[in-house]
Amino acid sequence: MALLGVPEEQKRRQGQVELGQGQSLHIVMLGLDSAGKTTVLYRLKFNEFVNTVPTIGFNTEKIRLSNGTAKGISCHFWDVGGQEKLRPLWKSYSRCTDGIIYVVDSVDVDRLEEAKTELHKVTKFAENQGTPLLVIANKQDLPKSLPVAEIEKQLALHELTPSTTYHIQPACAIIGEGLTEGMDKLYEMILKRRKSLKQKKKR
Ligand code: G3D
Ligand code: MG
Repeated sequence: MALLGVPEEQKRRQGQVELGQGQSLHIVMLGLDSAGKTTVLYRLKFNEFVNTVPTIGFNTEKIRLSNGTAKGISCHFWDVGGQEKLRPLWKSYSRCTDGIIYVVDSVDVDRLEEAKTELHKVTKFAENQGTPLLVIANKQDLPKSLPVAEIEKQLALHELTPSTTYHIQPACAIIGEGLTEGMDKLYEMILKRRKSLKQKKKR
C-alpha cells in the first residue's frame, strides 16, 4: 500500500479530529437515471465494478473510504433513484446532509439541460444552503464524452446559489478513476464548512 505524503497524512489526521471519532458523514447521491450513481456507490464500497439495475427508490450503504486523504472516514451514502417520478424524493433525502454528489452522464448531451435544471432546483432548497457539492462528470471513458469544462458550462455551475461550494470531477465509475480525487475534494469542502460553522458559533 502506498504511504501517504506528509501533508496528506497531516490533513487526514486533522480531518479526523474535526470530525470526531466514530462520526460518519451523511452524503446523498443524486443525478438523472442512468448517470452512474449506483455504479459509483458500489465501486466505492467494493472497489470493483458491480452490474447495476435501475434503482427503484433508493440504495443506502455505510462505507469506510479506503483511499486518499479521506481514507478511513465513514460515510453513510444515500443513492436515490433518478427517474422523473422519483425526483420529488430528492428534497427530503438531500435535506441537511454533509455533502451532495451529483452524477452526470458526460455522453448524454440531450439531457444536460434537464440535469442542470434538476441540480439548480436541489441547491436552492433552504435546507441545502451551503452544503458542499461534488459534481461527477461520469463516463469519461466513452469516446463521445464532453470535456469537463464544457459540462461545467452547460450545467452553469458558476450560477449556483452563492453559498454553494462545488468541485467538478471527471470520472469513470466502471474502473473507479477520479472517484478518490472527487471524494477527497468533497471531504475537504465538508471540513472547511464545519470549521467555519464552528467559528461562527463561537462569535
Ligand atoms: P444510475 O444509478 O445513475 O441510474 P447506474 O446509473 O449506476 O445504474 O448505471 C447506468 C449504466 O451506465 C450502467 O450500464 C452502467 O454500467 C453504466 N455506467 C456507469 N458508469 C459508467 C462509466 O463510467 N462508463 C461507462 N461506459 N458506463 C458506465 P447498463 O448497461 O447496465 O445500463
Ligand atoms: Mg441507480
